[in-house]
Amino acid sequence: MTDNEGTPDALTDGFHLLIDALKLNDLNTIYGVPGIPVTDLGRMAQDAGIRVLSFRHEQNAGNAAAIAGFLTKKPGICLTVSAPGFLNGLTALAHATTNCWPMILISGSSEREVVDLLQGDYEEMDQLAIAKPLCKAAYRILHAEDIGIGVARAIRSAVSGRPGGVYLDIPGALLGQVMDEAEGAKSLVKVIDPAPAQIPAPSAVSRAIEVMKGAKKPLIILGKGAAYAQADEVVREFVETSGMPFLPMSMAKGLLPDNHQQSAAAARSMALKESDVVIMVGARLNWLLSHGKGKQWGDAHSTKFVQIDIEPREMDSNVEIAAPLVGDVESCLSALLTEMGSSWEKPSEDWLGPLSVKKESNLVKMASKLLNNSNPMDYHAALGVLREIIAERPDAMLVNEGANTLDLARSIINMSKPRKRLDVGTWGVMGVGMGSAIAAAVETGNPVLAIEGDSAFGFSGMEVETICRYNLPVCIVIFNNNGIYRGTDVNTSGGSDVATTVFVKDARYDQMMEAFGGAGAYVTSPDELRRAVNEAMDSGRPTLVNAVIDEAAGSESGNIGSLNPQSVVSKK
Ligand code: ADP
Ligand code: TZD
Ligand code: MG
Repeated sequence: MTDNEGTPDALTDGFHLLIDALKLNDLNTIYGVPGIPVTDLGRMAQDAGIRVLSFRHEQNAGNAAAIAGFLTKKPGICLTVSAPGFLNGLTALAHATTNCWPMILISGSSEREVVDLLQGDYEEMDQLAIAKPLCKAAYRILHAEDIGIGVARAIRSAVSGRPGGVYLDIPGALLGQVMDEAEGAKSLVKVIDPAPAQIPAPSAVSRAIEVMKGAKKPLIILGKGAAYAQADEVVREFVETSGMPFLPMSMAKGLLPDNHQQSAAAARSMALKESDVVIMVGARLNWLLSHGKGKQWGDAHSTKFVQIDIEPREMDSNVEIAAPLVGDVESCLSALLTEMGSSWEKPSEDWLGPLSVKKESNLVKMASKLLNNSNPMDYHAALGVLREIIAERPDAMLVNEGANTLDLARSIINMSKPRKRLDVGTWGVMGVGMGSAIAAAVETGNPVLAIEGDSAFGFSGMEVETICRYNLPVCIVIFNNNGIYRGTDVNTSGGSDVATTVFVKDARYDQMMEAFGGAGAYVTSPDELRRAVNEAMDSGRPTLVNAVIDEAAGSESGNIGSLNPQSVVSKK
């Protein structure tokens, strides 16, 4: 090619166009694992100023991208190789979609001609077809001049409406396709207003106000959709103007401080059972809320729901919604606030009084448990220490997974700022820990405390090397009770294998961190735990604290034992 003067035109290629398209849209971090055909893509992206974090397994990179999406409202980017790398990343993409977080999984793939004739390429797989049912949208780009549009579609699909995961299929040959540089630059798209405000209909707002006015025992439930929305001031204003008690779902903790006077978290059962009108703000009536019916809701099935959600199809998913408010959290709450005015009548003391009595008595019960000095430590003793440490560091990011380790930490550790608590999400999935911790450190720059069951940690434990390699301020505390739920199970067959839920006794997880140059600590008492974690949080040095927990202290499945089918038939 030559221009009018006869000098060669400048050229670009698929590699450069993809990197330029991401940068143009402010997507400046990639989480991934290198290999054919994306090794050079990662190198070149790094060279172009994108932060490229290489992981030890794609699932952890994907979980990091998912959390980056939750924290930033921009799609987290995960980059993988074909077939097995793609499949490893796909679990995280499905997890992001399930949790309504924006993420884009970009995977290299084999050429269509070979894949479609099943000719047996290196890591051959029809990835697009496999991804489709597991994410919000899936696209393939075949021509370099379509990269701009392809990336734009992926971004818009990920963040608009209900956010979710998007798969972007990149056949290897696309990366090497060459085109005129100026034409290439023109083909890129900067996505304008990717997640437009969605304003609720005025009639829907009036309907919601009428239902709220009829309430004697109202309750607000804040979900992680409200946390995601980053409408923190409006959420606070709505809760405080309404005067209603509120319950935060797990990852909505801190949207308003857990020690806020209107928080009903310490009287959760009573609040759910007795409330007559419940306003759901970016939360779903799924298993985490007993599907909005049954004993937990007081059996009478008389609760009326107002539901704010950006996804119209969420309404009536489990029970009738008396006042559906379809729109984004900020627009919906602002519209409600305008209608509520300055003279909104707050709930009566007949409701607030008994709730606060219940709350106080539960808090007193909890306080004594937290101070116990049992040896070995039980969950409460260890969590009492970590609760103080988080209270002293409101900006610290808290990552949490496990069963007992999760359920108890969630109720014991107060959060005081929005989007600081990252956990297992809607699926209750183990293995999100290290990916979340890495993304939390990378996206916020704040110190991270990851409270991990010993089983939960194992799913992503190899990423301690990644944490050391990037020198991230992550302190992992492993609640080491020698197994899943407890370390005390026995094999009833009499065989020599240990029981299915127990691990090597007294394993030294702290030495895993030391192996890669980080700090390890082995602690058996609350004082030792306090010292080790404070030191790690102050220094920012990658640290793993192996906290020995009484192996008999946990309960089966933590708080959700009721979901665990158990055989009542004895064959012996
Ligand atoms: P939790 O587990 O905390 O109850 P869920 O993940 O079940 O929360 O629910 C989050 C809900 O928030 C989803 O139904 C999603 O559609 C909705 N959502 C996400 N972002 C927004 C937003 N900006 N405005 C309104 N709703 C949103
Ligand atoms: N696999 C995946 C991907 N997610 C899961 N949730 C499970 C398996 C099942 N599971 C739980 O639900 S919790 C858990 C498993 C394996 C581990 C609990 O043990 P832990 O925590 O050591 O992490 P505690 O403190 O011992 O209860
Ligand atoms: Mg355990």
